[in-house]
Amino acid sequence: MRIIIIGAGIGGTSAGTALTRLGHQVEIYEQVTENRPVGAALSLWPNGVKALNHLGLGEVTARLGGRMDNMSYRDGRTGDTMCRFSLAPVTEEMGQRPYPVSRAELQAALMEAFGLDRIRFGMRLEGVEQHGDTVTATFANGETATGDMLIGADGARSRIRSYVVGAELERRYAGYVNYNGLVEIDPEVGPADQWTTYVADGQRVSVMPVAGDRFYFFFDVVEPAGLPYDRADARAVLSKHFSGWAPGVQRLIERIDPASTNRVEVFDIDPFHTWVRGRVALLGDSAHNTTPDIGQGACSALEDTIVLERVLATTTLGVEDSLRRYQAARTQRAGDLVMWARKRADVTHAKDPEITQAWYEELRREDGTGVIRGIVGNMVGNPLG
Ligand code: URC
Repeated sequence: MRIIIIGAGIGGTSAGTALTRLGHQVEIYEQVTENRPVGAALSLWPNGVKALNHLGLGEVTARLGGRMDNMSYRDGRTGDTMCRFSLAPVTEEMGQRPYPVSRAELQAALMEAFGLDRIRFGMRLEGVEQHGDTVTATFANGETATGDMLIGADGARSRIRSYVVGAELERRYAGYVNYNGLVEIDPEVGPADQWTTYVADGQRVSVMPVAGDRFYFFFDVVEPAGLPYDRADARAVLSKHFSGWAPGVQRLIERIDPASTNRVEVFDIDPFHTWVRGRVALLGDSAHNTTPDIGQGACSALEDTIVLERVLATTTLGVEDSLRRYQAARTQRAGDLVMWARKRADVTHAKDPEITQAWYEELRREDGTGVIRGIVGNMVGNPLG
């Protein structure tokens, strides 16, 4: 088959790699001319890592991943440890350790695995049409691409989504902003092998190790969407929001590089169950735009890839039938992840302050069992077991 993929993000490149391995002729069209993801890093929990292992990318993933052996919550104000425990039970339960990775590095590895020469950059999609057994994408420069199947991996602001769903779906502001970036590991902020999170007042500050002696950091701030932001002011903005917070947090604010500190307004979309129209299917953020609060956005895109590969490899009634099976297998699971992330976002960011206070108290009594049950619970039902 000739397969057109729109979008060279994690979903598009992973799907491209999987479908090429099945023997299909795959082309990826990407609108940007330069790789500039919104987030500095992302969590690959074992479900996501196993998908990458399956695609032959296990070694590179392990090389890019940080050694995140432990997890700790600290009181944001005092810096006191609320709980601290090993993440080994997650690895043992899942058969694979998690790897936080630099987003740009994972993206580069995925593009390389697919083949950079088979990705067309600067190709902005204008429209999609289906005629008989074919689907044609039209681009802003007037070019067209015709194939047997088209995958809309065109991200959170997908254009293909409205074509598939038949309606424009609203993105919902989750009520907070995630300031994020990469910074050199600093033991005064948190141990090198630990995911350390400071929480107080419905805000959080978190560091996770990625390869190259770096932490992925993020500061969650409850503020309205649409505020102006000049990166040059990153330290001043964070100092204001985290005034009076623990020394580890102040140290992190001192150490960050303002020029590469992103300000991401966090949105999601209510789960929806139409991902397929004929020979066109959504995959990744276009199908399930989530908040980052359980670290499952990229993992869910990788799960999509695994299931899409599986239906195409195992069914014989044609593209439309295969895609319907992909949709049937994925929408509930991916929608659950979106809703679990939304729920965690609400608790973390004090949508109801009493519930958040109760969570802080729970964290002080936590021996790891509850948190690990939650993390592993997010992966129950993933396609690789
Ligand atoms: N959990 C993660 C989170 N990753 O595994 C991540 C979170 N990235 O709560 N938040 C974020 O920005």
